[in-house]
Amino acid sequence: MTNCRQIAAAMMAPGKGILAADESIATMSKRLKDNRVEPTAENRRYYREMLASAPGLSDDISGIIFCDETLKQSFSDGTPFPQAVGELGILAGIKVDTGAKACPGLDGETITEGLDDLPARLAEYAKLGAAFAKWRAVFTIGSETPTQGAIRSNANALARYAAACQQAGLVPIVEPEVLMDGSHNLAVCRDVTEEVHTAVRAELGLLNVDLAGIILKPNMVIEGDGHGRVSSPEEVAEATVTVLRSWPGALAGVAFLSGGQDPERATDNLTAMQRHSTPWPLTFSFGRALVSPALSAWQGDPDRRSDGQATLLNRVKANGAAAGLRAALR
Ligand code: 5MM
Repeated sequence: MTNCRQIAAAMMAPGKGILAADESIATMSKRLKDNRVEPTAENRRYYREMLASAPGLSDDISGIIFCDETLKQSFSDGTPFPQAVGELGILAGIKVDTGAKACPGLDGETITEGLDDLPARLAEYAKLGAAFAKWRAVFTIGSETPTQGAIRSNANALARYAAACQQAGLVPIVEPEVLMDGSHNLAVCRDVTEEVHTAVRAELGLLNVDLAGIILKPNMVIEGDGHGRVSSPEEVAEATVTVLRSWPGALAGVAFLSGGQDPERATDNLTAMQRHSTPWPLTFSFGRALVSPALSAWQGDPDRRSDGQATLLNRVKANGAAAGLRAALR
């Protein structure tokens, strides 16, 4: 457990965040195709190497989350990804859920799967050099959703995953994501996020998960993307921190997902968050808000590799500055 606490503390080092580059093969292939890049295993590998080897990435990034395919691939020089990023001063993480699937008994809601062979996979990933793991539960706001069935089933799965990770010596990133899809206002997102977090905390407690050895990866509290009004960073920060305050001070830290927000907006919201005092550090574990601009800049062209890296670093540096703001203000 001490090891998990130390790793979690390193992941939450002041001014550093976590890069989510763990798109499943299907999602990554679609994003490559959208950018007119052939969705081959080699192009997925090359793209992740381009991101991970961006010069000076470790100044602002403590860990990178990969998917199973990438964790087992190598940099162009033959060094496996976990060791290659380790040499660059970055911890390797692994997405261990197998995706959100239709949940029997629940109409249109999902349960995130991947528990069945989890201990064996965690042991394998640890051997390959992973230091931490990630599991994402997804909740959709609708007139009748999320239901108690979806909230409790997913909260229990998150806790079972987290307990298994700590037993295997891997830090679990616990990601309950309330999606931005919908026309709901910020107050609805706040209430649903609070309900989800309450359930997740209860299940983590029942399975004796050490909160000092986990990182919480929540959505920011924000209105739906179909809502007419756009909340200010101050409103988002106030509502988000209000919900998070129910987490005990022992929690290692909070690393937000970006959830489809415009990259600059996600950074502005993270910046506003730092003006609130919390017992745990707040940072980023963005996927799209970091990599989408980089993918567009690269477009699969080897001659534009450094453009892709520069575009990634631009977003990473802005978010690193936001994450380090509180330490800098002290
Ligand atoms: C990178 O995307 C992750 C999962 O992809 P799949 O849906 O293909 O499995 C996702 O879990 C991501 O790590 C988080 O949602 C954070 O990403 P965003 O883009 O919301 O910051």
